[in-house]
Amino acid sequence: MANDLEAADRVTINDQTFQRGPQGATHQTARGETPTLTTQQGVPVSDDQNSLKAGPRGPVVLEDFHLREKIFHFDHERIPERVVHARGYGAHGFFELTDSLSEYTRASVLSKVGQRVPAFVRFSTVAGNKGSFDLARDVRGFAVKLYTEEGNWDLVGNNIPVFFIQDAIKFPDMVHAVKQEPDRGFPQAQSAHDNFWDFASLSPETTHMLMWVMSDRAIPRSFRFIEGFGVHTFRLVTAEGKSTYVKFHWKPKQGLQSVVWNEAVKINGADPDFHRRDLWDAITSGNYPEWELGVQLFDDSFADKFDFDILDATKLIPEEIVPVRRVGRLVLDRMVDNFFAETEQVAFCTQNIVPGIDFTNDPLLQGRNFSYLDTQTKRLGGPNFTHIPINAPKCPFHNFQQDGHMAMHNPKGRVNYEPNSWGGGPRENPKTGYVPFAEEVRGPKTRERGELFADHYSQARQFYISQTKPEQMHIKNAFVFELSKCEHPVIRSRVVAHLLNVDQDLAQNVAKGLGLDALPEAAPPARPVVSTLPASDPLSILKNGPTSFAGRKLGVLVTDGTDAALLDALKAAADAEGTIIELVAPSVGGVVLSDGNKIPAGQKIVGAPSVLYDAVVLLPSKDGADLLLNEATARDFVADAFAHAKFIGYVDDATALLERGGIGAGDHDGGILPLGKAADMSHFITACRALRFWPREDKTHTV
Ligand code: HDD
Repeated sequence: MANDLEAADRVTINDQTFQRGPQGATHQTARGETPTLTTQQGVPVSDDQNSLKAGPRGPVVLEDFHLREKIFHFDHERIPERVVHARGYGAHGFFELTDSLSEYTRASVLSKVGQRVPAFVRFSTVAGNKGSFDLARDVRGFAVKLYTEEGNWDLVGNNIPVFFIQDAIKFPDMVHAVKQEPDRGFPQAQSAHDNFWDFASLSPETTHMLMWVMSDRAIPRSFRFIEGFGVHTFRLVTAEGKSTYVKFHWKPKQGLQSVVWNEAVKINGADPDFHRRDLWDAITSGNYPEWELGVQLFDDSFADKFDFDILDATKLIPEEIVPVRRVGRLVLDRMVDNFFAETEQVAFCTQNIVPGIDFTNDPLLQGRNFSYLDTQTKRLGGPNFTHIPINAPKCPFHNFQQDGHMAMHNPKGRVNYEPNSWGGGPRENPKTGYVPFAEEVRGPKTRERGELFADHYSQARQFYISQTKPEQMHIKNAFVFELSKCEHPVIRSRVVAHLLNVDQDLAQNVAKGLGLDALPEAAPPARPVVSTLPASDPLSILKNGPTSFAGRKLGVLVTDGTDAALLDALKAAADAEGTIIELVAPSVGGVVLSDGNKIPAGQKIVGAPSVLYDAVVLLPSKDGADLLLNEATARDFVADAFAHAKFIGYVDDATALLERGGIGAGDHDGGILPLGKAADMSHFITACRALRFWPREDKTHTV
């Protein structure tokens, strides 16, 4: 059946010409006049304020079809939220190929350099419900839909290159364990509870993933600063049927960046939509985030000699062994018109691949290929969810699927089957059609895993030794935090028993942090741990940070009397770098600067703790600083910026405020920078490129 997406974008009703919205609704006349409100049937409405009554004080009559329709529709507004990844945020953009892979694949999207295809990306947390907060310690979903000329290709990945489990049959158990406990209905959006750690500690295959989710990867500063991974090994296949294995990566041009845990906890209170707002602000202000598509390509001979099974989703292939070749760019440049229509209704399915791309026998991927289609049918109410504009291909599509709930594309005419004698309708095409890779498959039907799947610790260890010192400390602290929330000591010990196979120091420090009386015996590994895997720099966040302070946010505390020249110099330096400045003041109405000019503030201090910024500047006047000395939120502003290892710029008049925030003369370090009277503030912005002054953490973390 023909693609009907290009429906007329204007429609005339009752002499008014309307512009169709993204979902075909007509909310605005073409000439911008206010249209008449109608019922869903298009009947004009005369009164939308009062229901129809028998007398002004009498009962409402059942006959009021407008009232009934309006309330009936409202009652049906919600659809089931996603069982995982319920909380998400999406944006439109495009993918452009910069380096052809035509040698490896017939896929047009990976062959034609310069070709741009529309893209939709949905980022998400995994465990939290739809209304939970953005900075849960959690994996982030990174789901990409590319509307290619050969159909939709969904790469449904995460910001972590490995997964908790090896076989899809364990997915319901894993998800049940991490989500709120069934009897009490909490905790939401967090893994810090007995059920999760009970399951994890009884499932050694989770160990590698646990290292990643206890790292700062699980508390990203922004969706813009995360990597994406296809996780599984896929295949690229040429027209001649030659297959090459591939792992997909998305590398952010903005560099990697995370927050620290104490900051995440506070951001969740200050702005539960922190990541949503960040993406919205960036894209609507023209600061488009961009990722490079990277591929690791390898063949059977590499797969055979690799220490791990390439079908095991708990393992990665270090970039030092198979380098990542960057072949394209993904740019997000447009927010949705309507959150529900697009972000909520978008249906990603791992089964959506295009000619030239194929699956492997990864048992996790094979199970996913069933689950996504099944879940969309439940969530979106029937088999026609592909008719929803966000899910429909943008290339021509023709098939004889018909009927079902909400069918929008039924065949026209008599023909709804093939072959037929009527000469109508589409037929298969062996030349352009999808041909699966002709893999030879042989073996007993059995419920077993590949032998190498049993190595659960070697890559977990490699991940840990690849981290910088502050990152290792954060991992240790995260284990201690999470396990301290478990009520059952046996679960805490069981996790430490696994960590003993990862790194002795880590295990000992976690045990110490938990106050364990004795170190448990190491969990017996099913295969010997390979302790010789070398450190790999791409696994660290801090080794892959940005080279500039662009796209980051500076919170500047101002008061009446703030030095106008200094503020101008700071703004100029920030503009030159691409840094966003937000002014924080005692009142959102703004402040009168030293030159007598009044400027508005972005935030009132009580609603803008320093956790919302990447670095802060204290620019009060003497009187302004005196006023803030007794304001608790101003004190917290300073104390938190210090505790979170942020760069703090200050003027002399702010010294007392620093002291009030706990930063005495003896606490000044390389991250606390006097601004002086300098007209050029670029030295401060340049210092901020490091994002945090990590050595300070030795002083601020004592337990
Ligand atoms: Fe999944 C959603 C990523 C394993 C079953 N998954 C979902 C989303 C992402 C991932 C990003 C959100 C899509 C969106 O934004 O709408 N899932 C992964 C990754 C996995 C993984 C990277 C391992 C490599 N998932 C996985 C398994 C199963 C599922 C093993 C089941 C056997 N996932 C689902 C699901 C969801 C889902 C139940 C919930 C909502 C949805 O699909 O659309 O089908």
